[in-house]
Amino acid sequence: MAIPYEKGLDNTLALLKEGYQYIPNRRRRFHSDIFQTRLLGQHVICIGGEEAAELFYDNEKFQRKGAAPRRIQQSLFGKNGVQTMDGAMHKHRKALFMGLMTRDRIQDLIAITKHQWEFSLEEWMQKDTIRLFDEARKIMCRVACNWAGVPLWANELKLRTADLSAMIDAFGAVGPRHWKGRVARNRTERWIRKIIKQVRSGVLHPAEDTALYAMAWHRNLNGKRMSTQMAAVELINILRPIVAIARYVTFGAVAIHEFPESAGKLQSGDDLYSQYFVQEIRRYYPFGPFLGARVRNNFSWQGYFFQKGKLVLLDIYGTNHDPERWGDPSVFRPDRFKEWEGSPFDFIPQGGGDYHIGHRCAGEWITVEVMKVSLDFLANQMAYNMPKQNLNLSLVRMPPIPKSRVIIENISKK
Ligand code: PAM
Repeated sequence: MAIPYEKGLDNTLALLKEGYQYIPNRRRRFHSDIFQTRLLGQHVICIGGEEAAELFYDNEKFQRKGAAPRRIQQSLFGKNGVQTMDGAMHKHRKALFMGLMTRDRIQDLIAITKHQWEFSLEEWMQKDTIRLFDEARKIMCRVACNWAGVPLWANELKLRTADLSAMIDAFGAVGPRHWKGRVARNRTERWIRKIIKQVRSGVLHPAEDTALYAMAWHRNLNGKRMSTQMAAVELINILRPIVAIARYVTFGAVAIHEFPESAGKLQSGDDLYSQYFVQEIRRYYPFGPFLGARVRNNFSWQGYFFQKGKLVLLDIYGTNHDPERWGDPSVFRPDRFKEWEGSPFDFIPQGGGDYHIGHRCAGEWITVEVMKVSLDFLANQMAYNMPKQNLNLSLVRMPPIPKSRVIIENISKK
């Protein structure tokens, strides 16, 4: 069968114009969970929905090598990091990341996060207003460095936060926002390379259970240490995504404001509800638009032919908003997670795949935990007002952020 085809020499402009809705719009228009198009100068197959996600995580059929565009590696991910690996090498590198996510270290992370919110609250009470998105990024930068064992001096907090944020902010951008991300990556890599060298030369002695220690001393499958550059890229792959959680926390503050009924339940302190609330934020708000992989070997799926080497994009946003699966997908309803059976393919905010086999995001558990403490802090530990402002969230900007960056005032302890 022929895969439905979107006409046009190149449809990158439509992608930039429609953002998170680009793939879902076409899935609807073609009445199909699969279509082909041309993006960024290449022929791609776009797929979405639970069955498509299950296909995408079949490692026999797909590989990640050669999927991430250079511009994404030069800004967001870094070159040749864990995101671009496959097979045994990927398994070994992923284990390095998973080794950091022990129960004890997650408890440490929760405690550090709580402490940083408390510390910041003292400061905010002296101010008239703050921009929550900016403050949350600073908090997460301190949390990330503290947890990872990376020294962060007070006078560099602003720069390091801005750089780690700029890498994230660059991923869907062309022009200045993209270039800012590249400059930020180069500067951050220089900073972290220096720190890795200090560990290796015995100037710095991070605790053995930290990411800094792990990245500095990890050995590849061939028994060799990672290059300083590679160790820096992977350590940044710990720091940057923790800073990225600030975006979800900011979405959480908007949800608390815009959905008072759900926020009220959050204030009841029910741990299970807090979990549902966090899951609904990760389902409802846009962040990762889609993921890319290349066909490893020719195969057919549902009568459609996938040719070796072809780039395939999996629709993240659309899968989390599938009307058939989620019913009223554009209604914010944390309770829907009461019935969720935990399928690794219908809810894929940080990618899909069975946690122990195919799933690639090592940070999903810690994202949920950091969000839980942070939203508990916002809903239950502090009081504030939200003045009238434009909280509009464009589905076109990648990554998205409320227009006002969320201004709050009259901040006090509860
Ligand atoms: C992190 O790694 O810092 C986590 C936060 C970033 C998540 C974004 C995931 C984006 C995946 C693919 C981006 C492709 C965008 C291409 C747009 C033209």
